[in-house]
Amino acid sequence: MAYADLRDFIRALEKHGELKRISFEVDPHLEITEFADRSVKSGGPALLFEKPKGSSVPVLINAFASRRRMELALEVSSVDEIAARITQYLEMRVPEGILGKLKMLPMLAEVGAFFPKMVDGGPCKEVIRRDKFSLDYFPILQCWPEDAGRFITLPMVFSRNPDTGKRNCGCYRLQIFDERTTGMHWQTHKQGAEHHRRMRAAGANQRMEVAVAIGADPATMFSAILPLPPDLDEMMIAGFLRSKPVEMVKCETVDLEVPAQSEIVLEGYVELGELRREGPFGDHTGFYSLDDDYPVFHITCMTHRKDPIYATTIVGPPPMEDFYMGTAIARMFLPLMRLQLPEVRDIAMPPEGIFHNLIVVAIRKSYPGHARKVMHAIWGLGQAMFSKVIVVVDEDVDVHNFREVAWKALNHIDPERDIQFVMGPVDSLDHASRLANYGSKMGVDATRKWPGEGFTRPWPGEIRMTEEVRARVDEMWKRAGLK
Ligand SMILES: Cc1cc2nc3c(=O)[nH]c(=O)nc-3n(C[C@H](O)[C@H](O)[C@H](O)COP(=O)(O)O)c2cc1C
Ligand SMILES: [Mn+2]
Repeated sequence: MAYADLRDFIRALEKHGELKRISFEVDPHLEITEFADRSVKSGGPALLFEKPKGSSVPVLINAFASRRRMELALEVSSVDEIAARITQYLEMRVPEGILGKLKMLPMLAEVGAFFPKMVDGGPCKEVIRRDKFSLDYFPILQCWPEDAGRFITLPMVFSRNPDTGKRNCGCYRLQIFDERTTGMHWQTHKQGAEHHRRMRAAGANQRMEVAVAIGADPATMFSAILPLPPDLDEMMIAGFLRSKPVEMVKCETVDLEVPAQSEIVLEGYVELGELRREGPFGDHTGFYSLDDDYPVFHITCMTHRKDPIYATTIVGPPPMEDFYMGTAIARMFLPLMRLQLPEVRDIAMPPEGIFHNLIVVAIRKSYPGHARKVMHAIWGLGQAMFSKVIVVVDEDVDVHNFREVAWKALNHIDPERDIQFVMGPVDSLDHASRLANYGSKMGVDATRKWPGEGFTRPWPGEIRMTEEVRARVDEMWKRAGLK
């Protein structure tokens, strides 16, 4: 059964021993970060701070910060189940005969559940504040010592594509500037930034409406970070993930909808053309991302539950909560990648690679230059374009065994021949690229080289003992008293 809202998920976490309540006072200024960091690094539980210093609103952190909690969030025993569901839809064919049609009915009925449902009201409207409200009401964290201030780190930012009218929801951090103003850190490649750019180009009315929801059922929250194609509604994917429509309610002061079950909603606008210094901020990379100019979010109305819970996260030296969220995405979207690139057998993004810095891809190599084709395809695939280093290996390499990858890849390359450099867009968080958002990327072809690729020497086989000898020694091993 789909979680109705955030507190429903909190109850489930608690029931499974995945949540710890902290009932004494802890400071949202740095102290909660230290708790959250230690907990995620030691395989500890999600944390619910019931008495954050300076606020009556509890703080939830690390709700997604382990493989098990991601599974609980998505109500599966493995995220591979979601991959399998996606594959099922991708393989859907025109059914043959009446029996085939009947078999399809449950799947088609399920599709109906994906679409968000408009409702007239909801818990997020229990308190509506049009004036005299302040962001200070919430226990918003200063995450790291050299951060420019306090940041809302796990929001669902809603905006509308001015050309198509389609909604987008992305997770972009918001730096608190004052009681009713924040930064709007949508990076230039993201959909919020694209909507903003299009409105500016059209010279549209001077304001872009934005609504921010904080805290909802876990599938809806998670959908905000999914790297979906433009104009594909995150709320529909959330409906798919939870097999139940997301209930949406109209905002009070802007022409946008937000999840009705949200804990907190901030409505407002971004003034086209207004920019303000944002950052530095201790970021996903484990380093402070530099300050830069970003749009400004002016809040016109704040609505929330009577007793809201403030959901947040921290990013920083890996692995953090975002690693578990990102890993789940990579696994569940593998079938979609394989739709375009069926030769891809598996992919891995080790935590130290922070997703955009390293992706290891195993392929079934079929023709000369195949590894390079796959690199270029990945550099052309949505947010995978950010991949700074792509290592392509043959399908017999277990990409999740990083030691095996390093061992085989390093053996299999002639560096000058097998490394490919390209220029292109890079992640906004890359602090080493020559320019912000633009720099070089590297592909490593670590597959076996073929004569058709100009490699005419014999390729050696991998050392493996025969099964027969292994079995014989298994028995003798015991006889020798070895463990
Ligand atoms: C905790 C967390 C914080 C994030 N903060 C930002 C951010 O400040 N700016 C940004 O552009 N992307 C940020 N992201 C990544 C985006 O949410 C992600 O790229 C998403 O797919 C963007 O959605 P969009 O394609 O609809 O724009 C963050 C992701 C996570 C998990
Ligand atoms: Mn999107």
